[in-house]
Amino acid sequence: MHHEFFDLGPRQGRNIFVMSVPFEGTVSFGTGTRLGPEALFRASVQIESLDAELDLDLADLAHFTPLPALHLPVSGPEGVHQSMRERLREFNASTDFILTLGGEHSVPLPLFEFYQAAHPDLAILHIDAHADLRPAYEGSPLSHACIMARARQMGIPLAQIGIRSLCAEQRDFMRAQAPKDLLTLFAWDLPAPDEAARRVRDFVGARPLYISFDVDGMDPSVIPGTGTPEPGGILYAWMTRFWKELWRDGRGPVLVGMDMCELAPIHGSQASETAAVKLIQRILTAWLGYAQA
Ligand SMILES: [Mn+2]
Repeated sequence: MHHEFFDLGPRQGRNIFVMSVPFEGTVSFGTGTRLGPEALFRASVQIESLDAELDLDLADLAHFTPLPALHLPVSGPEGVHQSMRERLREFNASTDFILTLGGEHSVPLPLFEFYQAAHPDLAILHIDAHADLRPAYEGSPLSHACIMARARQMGIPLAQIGIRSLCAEQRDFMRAQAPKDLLTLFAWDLPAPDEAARRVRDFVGARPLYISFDVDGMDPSVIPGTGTPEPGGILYAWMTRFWKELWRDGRGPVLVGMDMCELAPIHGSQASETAAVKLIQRILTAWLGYAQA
């Protein structure tokens, strides 16, 4: 695994720990998410640290500390989660920002627990094509298809963007949720980015925020490299504008941690990991840059 995440020169600004979890165990269709973290690392050193649109440079705002490789048992998500929980004991959820790179989307559950323990009022912003609200999938409540059902079970309010694939059971579950517990911006009905940002800010309020980003929330024309691509997703210009609007003028929630999952690089193309890593950059730059301004 790589040594450097982004190529930022002297270490300045907020420290971001990077935890790679190249786990693919319960993926249901395509494969290759175990190669996601490595591809993100490689793509990250190729891009400019200056966000020219925001006129903010990530190199002034943050530096990254990759964590040593995790022991990932082949047994399934339980063992992976256990390994992650052991690693997380070395960190303080009140002060430490951890960027987790998946791996499949079953990975971030221990991060939800970690941050909720320090921030009982934690909210999650979930970018995904899939609602991930199944009670269980193929016999496992820890499947990637169930990750947000676990978050709701933990009592965490959930804002979702880009959703366009769900079963009738999940639809009924979503309709039964109170508006204060679940906000879903479906992909076919996305408002303008500034309106979406306003709705997410109103939903989250003063709660600390964790972002769980499944790259298949993006349109396959932006990120084709993912195991379960779904047409009709979020476009790049919409997504980057959303993050800008969410935090512009120092508004918007405090971010405590984030993950990016389900990237499955396509041999011979770097388009997917480049888009994914630029979205990580935009999120951190807009959040840290606007908070400081
Ligand atoms: Mn998904």
